[in-house]
Order: sequence, then C-alpha cells, then structure tokens
Amino acid sequence: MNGNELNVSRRRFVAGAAGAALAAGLAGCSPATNNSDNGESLPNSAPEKTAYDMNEGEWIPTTCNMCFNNCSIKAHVVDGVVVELAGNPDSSIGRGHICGKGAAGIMQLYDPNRITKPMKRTNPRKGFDEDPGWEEISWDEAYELVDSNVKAAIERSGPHAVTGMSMVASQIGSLVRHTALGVIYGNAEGSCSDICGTGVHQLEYLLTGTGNARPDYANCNYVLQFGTNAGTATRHGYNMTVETFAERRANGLRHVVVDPHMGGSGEKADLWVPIRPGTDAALALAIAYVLVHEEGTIDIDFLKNRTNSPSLVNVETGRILFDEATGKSLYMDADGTPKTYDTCADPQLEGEFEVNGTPCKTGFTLYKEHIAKYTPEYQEQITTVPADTVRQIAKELGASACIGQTTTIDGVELPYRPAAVDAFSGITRHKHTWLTCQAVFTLNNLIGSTNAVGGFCGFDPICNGWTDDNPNMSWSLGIWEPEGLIDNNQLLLAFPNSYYTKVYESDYTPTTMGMMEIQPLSEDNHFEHVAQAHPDLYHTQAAEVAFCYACNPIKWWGNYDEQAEIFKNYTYVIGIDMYLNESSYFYDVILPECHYLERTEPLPHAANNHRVIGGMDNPWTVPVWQKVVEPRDGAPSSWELFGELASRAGKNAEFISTLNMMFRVKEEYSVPLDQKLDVEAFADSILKSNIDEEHDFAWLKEHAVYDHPRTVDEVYIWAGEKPGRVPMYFDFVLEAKAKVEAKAAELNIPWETDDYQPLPDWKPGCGYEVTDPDYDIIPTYHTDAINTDSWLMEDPYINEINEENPYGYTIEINAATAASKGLANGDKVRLVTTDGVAVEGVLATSEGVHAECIAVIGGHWGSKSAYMPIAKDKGVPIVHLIPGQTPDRMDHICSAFDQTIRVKIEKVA
Ligand SMILES: Nc1nc2c(c(=O)[nH]1)N[C@H]1C(S)=C(S)[C@@H](COP(=O)(O)OP(=O)(O)OC[C@H]3O[C@@H](n4cnc5c(=O)[nH]c(N)nc54)[C@H](O)[C@@H]3O)O[C@H]1N2
Ligand SMILES: Nc1nc2c(c(=O)[nH]1)N[C@H]1C(S)=C(S)[C@@H](COP(=O)(O)OP(=O)(O)OC[C@H]3O[C@@H](n4cnc5c(=O)[nH]c(N)nc54)[C@H](O)[C@@H]3O)O[C@H]1N2
Ligand code: SF4
Ligand SMILES: [Mo]
Repeated sequence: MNGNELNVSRRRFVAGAAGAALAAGLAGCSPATNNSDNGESLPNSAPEKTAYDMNEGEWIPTTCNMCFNNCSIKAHVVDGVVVELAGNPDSSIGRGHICGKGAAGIMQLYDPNRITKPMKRTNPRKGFDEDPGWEEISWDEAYELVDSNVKAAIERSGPHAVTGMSMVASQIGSLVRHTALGVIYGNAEGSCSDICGTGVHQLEYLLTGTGNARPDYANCNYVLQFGTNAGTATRHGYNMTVETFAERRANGLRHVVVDPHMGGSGEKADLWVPIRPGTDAALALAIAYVLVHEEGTIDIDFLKNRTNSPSLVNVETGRILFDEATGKSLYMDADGTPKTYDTCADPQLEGEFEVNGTPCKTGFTLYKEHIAKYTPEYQEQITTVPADTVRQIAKELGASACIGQTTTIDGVELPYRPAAVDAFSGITRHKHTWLTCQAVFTLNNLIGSTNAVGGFCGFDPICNGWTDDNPNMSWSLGIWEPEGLIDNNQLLLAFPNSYYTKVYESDYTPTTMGMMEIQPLSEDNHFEHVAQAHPDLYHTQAAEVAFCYACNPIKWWGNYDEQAEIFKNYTYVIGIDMYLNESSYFYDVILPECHYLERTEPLPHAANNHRVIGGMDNPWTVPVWQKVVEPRDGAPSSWELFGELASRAGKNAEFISTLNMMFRVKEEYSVPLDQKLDVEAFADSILKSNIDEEHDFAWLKEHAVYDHPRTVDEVYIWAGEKPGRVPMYFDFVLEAKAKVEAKAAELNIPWETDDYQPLPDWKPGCGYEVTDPDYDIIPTYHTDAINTDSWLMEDPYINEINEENPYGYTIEINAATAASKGLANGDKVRLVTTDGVAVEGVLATSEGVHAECIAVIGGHWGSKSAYMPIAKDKGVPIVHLIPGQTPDRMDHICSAFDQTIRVKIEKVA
C-alpha cells in the first residue's frame, strides 16, 4: 500500500468513493466554499438536492467517538449507507446537539485511508523516512503475532517486559486494553499521555470527592477560568456545557478567562486576561491576597466548618496537632480549650496559641501569613497581569459569591455561592503544577463555593443507584477520620479511592516504571517516559515490547526524534488503530479497529458518567453505543479483539470475571465464563445487574437511552448537613514528603521533594532559566471546537475548515510583537531553541495572543505519515521543540510535564 496514492480530497472522495446517494447526502451538509481542487465555485446558499429520500431508511441511535465526550447521536442509514449524523435530543449527553467534529464522523467512516485489514512490516528498518513495507496478513496471523510476541517477552523478562499504551481516543477501550494485558499475560507496565489533568484531578478529588469538577453552570453567575476552554469549545461534556453556559451568559453570568491565548473561551468572555505561561499560581495567590487582606470577602463559616483551616499547627514542624487518644486533629474552641475537630463547638479560625507547651497557629493564620507577599503589585512582575485587573477580579469574585446566602432545592436548604474558579490543562503542563492547582482551586474555599449551589462541584461524587430500588450501582463519600476530610471515588469505575490512605498507609516502594507508589498524590504514570529512557536512573527495568492502542505516542509530549529513538529500541511494537499515524512507522504489526459506527460497546460512559458534567439538570444517563453499519472488512472492536486474545490464550474465565467485577455484574447475570466474550450479551449483564431485567440491551438499542434523575444529595454532597471537610492546610503533604524522602534515600534514587509543602507558592518552572534576550518567545498550544488531538484533520471536512481558518495551520502571533521584530502576517518563520531544535510555519497576526507568546492549535500536528495524506505536514508541531525525556521537566508530586520553552523566532528567506 502506498500512502501517496490515497490522497483524497473531500470532493474527489465524494465523487469517486461512495455512490450517488451518499455523495448527495454529504454535499448537502458541507459548507459551500471554493473547491480548492479545481477552482470550481459553489454558490453559498443554494440547497443541493439530496439523492436519497429523507423519509427512507432508519435513524439508529448510537454514540459519537470523534472526541472523548461520547455524545448520544443518531445515524440515518439508507440502504446500508450512513447518510447523515445528528444529535439525539432524548439524551442528556449532548442534548440533541452534534458538533462539527461529530457531523464529520461520516467522512471518517467512508475514508479510504482508514485501515481495515491487519498488516505486518516487511522492512526491518524503522524511522520516519523508512517505508515500513506494510503487507496484509490474515487475522489469524495478526493475533498469533500479538500473542507470541507479548508472551515471549514476558516469559523471557517478566511482567515488566511489555508496556501498554492507550488514551482518550477510546476511553473504555483503553480500560479493556489495560485489563486484558494484565489478565491474559500478567503484564504490569503501562503509560499514558494525558498530561491534561495532572494535579487538577487530584485537587478536584480532594475538594469535591470526585476527580472531575466544574462550575455549577446552571446556577452560577461568575466563572473564572485558568487555562481551559471548558464550557465553550472543549473539554468534558462539551455539548451539554455549551448550551447551559450560553443560556446563563445571556442571563448575566460573567465570564473571566485567564489564558495566554484568546481561544474558544477568551473570545466569548467578558474579560480576557492574557498571562505569561506558567505563572498562574502567582495570580491566584494575589487574588487570595485581595480577598483575605484587602477586601475581607471570605466565607468564615465555610472555612471554620467545612475546611480544616482551624487545625492547630505546630509552628516549628508545620505539622497539625492530633489528639493522642482519638488520633483526631485538634482545633481551638471558643472556650480556649483544644478539642478534636468533631467535638469543637466553635472553632477559632485564626489565632496563635500554646498547646501543652507547643507554640501553635491555626492553619488559616499560617495561610494568611503565607500569602502576605503575593500582593497584586508583586505578582504583576511575574504574570504581567496588571495589579488593577487582579483587584477587579478579586472584588467581582468575592461580591458574586453571595457569602452568607442560602437557597432551597427540592425542599433542601443549601448554601448559595454562585461563583466558581475552574481550571484545566493550561495550568497542568508546567512544573510545580501541584502547587498551582492548590493555589487556584482553594480560591473556591475562600469564597465558600466548594460544593455549594452555583459553585464548584464534582461531576458525580455520590450515586444512590440507577433506579430507586437497585443500589448495585451506587457509591458515596468516605471520611478520613483523623482530619474529618471527605474521601473520594475514582474516575470511570467509581470505586473508593483515598489519597489519605495512600499517603498514610501505603508502601512507597515503586513497582513499575511509572513509580506511582513514590508519588502517593499522583494519578498518572508519566514517569514511565523518563524511566524507559533512563532505566539506570531509578533502577527500573525497561520494557522490550510496546502495545499501543488508540494513541499516537510518538507525539505525546516532546521531541519526536527522542521518542523515535525509544521506539526503535523496543524489540517489537504492536499497534491497534484506525489509521497508520506517524507512530505506526515504528510498529511491527498493526491491527485495525473498526469505526465507532461499526461497533457495539457495552457501557460507553463507564460507571460514573465520567464525561457527563453532573448537576441537577443532567440525570444519570446510560446511553447506547451500537453498530450502525457492518464493519468494513469485518474489522473487530477492541472488546472483540481483546476477547479473542483472551480466548486464544485460554483465559476467558479470568478476563470475564475481571470485567464482571469492574462493571459490577451480578453473578446471576454473568455471561458464560468458559466461552469467548460476547459483547452484546455482556452489555445485557451490565444493564440487568445495574438497572433491571426490563432495561436490557435490546431495550436500550430501541430506546437509545436510559436515565434516572439525580437527587439533591447526589449533587450537593453536604445536603442534609452531612459531615465532611476539605483541606486548606495540606498537612498530609508533609507526611508524604517525609516518606518519599526516606524511600528515595533507601533506594538511592534522585527525587525532588521541595514542592511537598502545606501551602502553595509560585515557583519558576522550565524556560525561566533562559536569559538570552533573543530567545524571548514562549510557544503555547490550545484545542478548538473542531479538532480533536492529533488525528481529526485527516478528516476532509475538518481539514477544509482548518484551511479556511486563518489561524488553522499557522502560527498566531501578537501583531505588535511581530511588528517589533520586523515580521508580518504571512511570513514564513522558524522557531529555534537554544539547543538548535527548530520547527517552521507561517505567521498569522492577531490581537489575541500574549505579547511574549505564539499560539498554535494542537501543537502536535504536522503529521509525518504518508498514510494520512490529508493531515500530512499541516500545522506546526511546537512540542517537538521540548526535550521530553529528562526528569527536570517533571513535577515530582503529580507527574505533570513542563512544556514551557523559550525560542528565537527567525524569518525564513
Ligand atoms: N474539541 C476538542 N475537545 C476536546 C479535545 C480536543 O482535542 N478537541 N481534547 C480533550 C482532551 S484529551 C482534553 S485534555 C481536554 C482539554 O480541555 P482544555 O484544557 O479546556 O483545552 P485546551 O484548549 O487545551 O485549554 C488549555 C488552554 O490553556 C492555555 N494555556 C497554555 N499555557 C497556559 C498557562 O500557563 N496558563 C494559563 N492560564 N493558560 C495556559 C492554552 O492557550 C489553552 O487555551 O479537552 C477534551 N475535549
Ligand atoms: N502537542 C500536544 N501534545 C499533547 C496534547 C496536545 O493538545 N498537544 N494533548 C495531550 C493530552 S491532554 C492528551 S489526552 C494526549 C492525547 O494523545 P493520544 O491519546 O495519543 O491522542 P491522539 O494524538 O489524538 O491519537 C489518537 C489515535 O487514536 C486513533 N483512534 C481514534 N479513534 C479510535 C478508535 O476508536 N479506536 C482505535 N483503536 N483508535 C482510534 C487515531 O487514529 C489516532 O491515531 O496528548 C497529549 N499531548
Ligand atoms: S462533542 Fe465530541 S462526542 Fe460530542 S458530537 Fe462533538 S465530536 Fe462527537
Ligand atoms: Mo487529555
């Protein structure tokens, strides 16, 4: 197969590949523009005739997978051909909307460049410039190659010999991949790419009880966002947030966006605040300074009764005092006696005391003293945000919070704090991310909006079950007794997940390259990258075989050549994808997965509706994901593929019983353990176990969606005066620090522990060491509403939109910055690091970028794969500029990766 032969444009594809009915259907929903192929111009408004009868065929409900939001959609199928995709109004997941990406899914289904047959490489040399010489093989041979190579590596070198990779492109498939490799082969290693949520998820767990949180959009009046286009263009629950957000904006919600680039959020905001990358902690702490020291707009009741701020802290050690008899933390009561948090009637929020001869201050007094240096003027030098802007934001935030007010929902009186501070991936792709997240998210504690109506709430902290009388699918929050803090539930499957237990009770000895044990506050095994590159550093065993499912690992974080070297060193690499992306240039065998419209998946949103943003207005929703058309060339889904591998290895029972446990399948509904997994029958087991016998898979296929209303106690965790606090003084981090240091010393491995501190700070991250004034530009990247990660621009519809967008495949630069450098719109430029690594692109000037930055979409585009001819060489892969394999760029608490680098910008003649 020669990639270049498959260069297909939207028009040629429509005309050539798909028959008249389909062609007309596609043309009918395409934007009318100049046809770049032959200059032919189409009228802008004339509706094109559809060659199929709109009343013919059927609308089949299913799930979109053009991004990880997995909205509920319907596919219009006429004579076995999908002619149109639309949102499903019956489902809360998308609420009848389909976005541009989703609508373009039809082009991916019929894309002749999508792979549908397994292939093996015939050219043993690997590299971006080497044609792998793909040769089609039978499915039998493909499975045999996977099985024998994984098995042989593990028999030869143990469970660490194979590393599994997968990520967001197929989220539940990734879970199944991970489970299958573990259960079938005993594999113990894996890595993931999602540098998006590092630190954010943990703070959300600690503050809201679940790993994803959001402003309570429906009730919020003020949203302050740091580094995210949530609610407007990207992130979780896109099609449900945009609608509510837009309605609230029309009704007075004020929206402030802190971001070096004016993207999907910034352009719609009331106030866009351009910030120097990697400095958000300084800004957040200055907002805290104004709230605490200048305005005094803080929620004292909340801080006293719902946070651990009153904890008595030994000023010498920085550690909280615990009662010896009960092991519970001590607060100072109004009567001047220290009492355990749960017996203290009126805790003193501030003060300096002596307890049994030990000088103490409260956690809040220490916080107040700690932030005293973060004046708006001090932060201005760090962030470039004017001091006046900081005061304005802080005043607005404090005033919008309605401190002291309550409201009643379903008869329950609740605190009403309609203001929320939200953040996502923009603040996580830096060193010291943990501290930044702490600084940013605890602003919600200051104004009492954590878990309040209109405030900052978890997606799905508590579930009483998916029916009124079947509690099988239910979870609740625990309490970490020593401090009375809420304990939480894990992402996706909602089993209990306590960071405090990990900190206090776990063994810190690392067992994998990800070294999660020595990072008890981490969610992500990102150290795998460093350890694979430098196995001697941490005395870990490098993997020999890589198993890459639905991901593009060559492009994950940093320099592609470094990552390519790692891939060349694996003895065997297995890929499962829909495309031959650039990582496939290092694969030995590739197994295609069928398209999402060609497959059935049992529970697309897992247990705790990970991508459903929660709230009273979004019920518990179980949507259908069913096959709409037959898979081209019979390619399997990941469930079928892993089921087949399990079956061939004689591990059906182990595989199925593990899945049963994960999806809470009751014994009576289990599929047979001695047969290959039947995916539809397994869907039946899940539904019957967690809903009831009536709502089986046949019912769901017909009705598209099952839902059950959320109750007020599931949404607002403290409804009914339930106990529980959230941290403000992070004492447990000091507990972790001591244990991490002891373990690192014992194992003689280098480990950074400076950031393990109970109160947040801003610290300079990577790139700040560069002082050469020629290297004065910081590249940034963002996502937009029409692209998903690194692969959607292969879709002809999406490519067409990107080409029409002046900022689609270009380098966006501040017009004044460009002018000061003698550069202009349309100039071809080179971005060069101090190490001489360079990428090139064309400038597009705007007023929407911080003067010290440039901005691109994606940042990992510019595909090198000839097998993705539409995407090839388009866009600017700025992350190639970043050294990706050294520990100095890692946040050692939460495994974030710093992507800040300073570059020189040069005109290319
Ligand atoms: N349409 C679409 N939706 C998606 C995705 C997609 O690719 N396309 N991807 C999905 C995935 S995997 C994820 S992780 C989420 C991502 O969801 P978001 O995090 O909301 O998406 P981004 O657009 O990457 O937002 C990050 C923003 O941070 C800004 N930024 C960069 N550096 C800094 C900084 O130092 N400080 C501040 N304050 N801002 C900074 C960038 O300019 C960018 O606007 O979206 C998910 N949803
Ligand atoms: N420069 C830069 N780097 C980033 C990011 C960024 O925005 N910019 N984002 C970071 C983040 S937050 C994330 S989550 C990661 C994402 O990184 P990855 O998870 O690697 O995501 P993609 O790069 O989109 O690659 C997805 C691959 O999955 C394939 N695929 C799509 N659907 C399916 C399917 O149904 N089945 C199978 N088998 N394959 C499928 C696509 O063809 C594509 O090859 O990247 C991280 N790195
Ligand atoms: S937001 Fe994502 S899942 Fe929803 S329609 Fe768009 S591409 Fe599909
Ligand atoms: Mo992500």
